[in-house]
Amino acid sequence: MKKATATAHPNIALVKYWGKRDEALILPHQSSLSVTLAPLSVTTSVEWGTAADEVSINDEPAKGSELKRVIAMLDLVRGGHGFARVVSHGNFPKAAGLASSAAGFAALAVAARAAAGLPRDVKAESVLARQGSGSACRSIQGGVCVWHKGSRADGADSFATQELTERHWPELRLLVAMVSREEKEVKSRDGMRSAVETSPYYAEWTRDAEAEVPRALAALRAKDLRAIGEIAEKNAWRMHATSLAADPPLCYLKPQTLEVISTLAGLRRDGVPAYFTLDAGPNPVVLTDAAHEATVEAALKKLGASSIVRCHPGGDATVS
Ligand code: 2P0
Repeated sequence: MKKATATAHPNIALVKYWGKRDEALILPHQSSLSVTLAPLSVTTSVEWGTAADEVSINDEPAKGSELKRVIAMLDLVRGGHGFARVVSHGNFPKAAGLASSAAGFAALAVAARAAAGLPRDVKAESVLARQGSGSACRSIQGGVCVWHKGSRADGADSFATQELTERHWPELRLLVAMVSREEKEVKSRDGMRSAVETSPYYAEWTRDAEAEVPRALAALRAKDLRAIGEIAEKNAWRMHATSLAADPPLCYLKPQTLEVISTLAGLRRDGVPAYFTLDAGPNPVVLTDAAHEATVEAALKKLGASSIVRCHPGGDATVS
């Protein structure tokens, strides 16, 4: 059999990756830490032995840079297997505001290897997924994963490991608050390149992020929402500050983003634990716990969030 189907969850970084030391191999300047997000997932099947590479994503033929990136990943596995048909579906709308590339490239990496008859190997899958999209290397395993930046030029030591399973803290909640539906003008890939090349804060950002990974892990291990929340907020502010100081400046924040941030501070003053993180876009992801989820959701809706996607720690990528 030369066909396999894999499912992977996206992830949200609490200590973020923001800048490459090698653009071709996707090697980062800093280690990062993330939580895998269920119930969101992407399911991808790969079948080797077709007449040409064919790629369909959410029932549309892939084109442009998306197609190129999928084919580049197939090239890394292809060997004597020839061409492949790739069919991928996500269970979350683009409107969720979450990039599907992490889950997409993780599912593709796992399915392409399995269809080629290779055994499951989370390290090899993580190294492969990383070459599709950096953050995808953190979606091979569930729970809390750390992407170790590595130091080798060939990237063999730059992959993610699972540090805590999804069963460690099942009450943790991550609410994606959709406050703006505007397409972002600058993609993550270009935004992080500009920060590396032009931000005077870049070196400091890198140094800071490296030390934050073990602190974040200790907070998660202790299930200390306040400690992890404060780390996540500080790290997100610093990532965004790095890009705000780039030339030209890059601001992903919208007025509604700041409204959410100040509302969360107000909730905390009232004793409700709720903290934000923010990727390269305007929609915050709010960390809270199961006991406070409804209160936080009501506050976000009152602010005008058009949709809220409720997530909890998800499991490993699976082959079906
Ligand atoms: C992260 N982001 O750690 C950071 C935080 C966005 C902000 O990884 O160029 O799609 O494909 O490696 O992984 C988004 O960037 O970029 C990202 P590439 P990717 O999750």
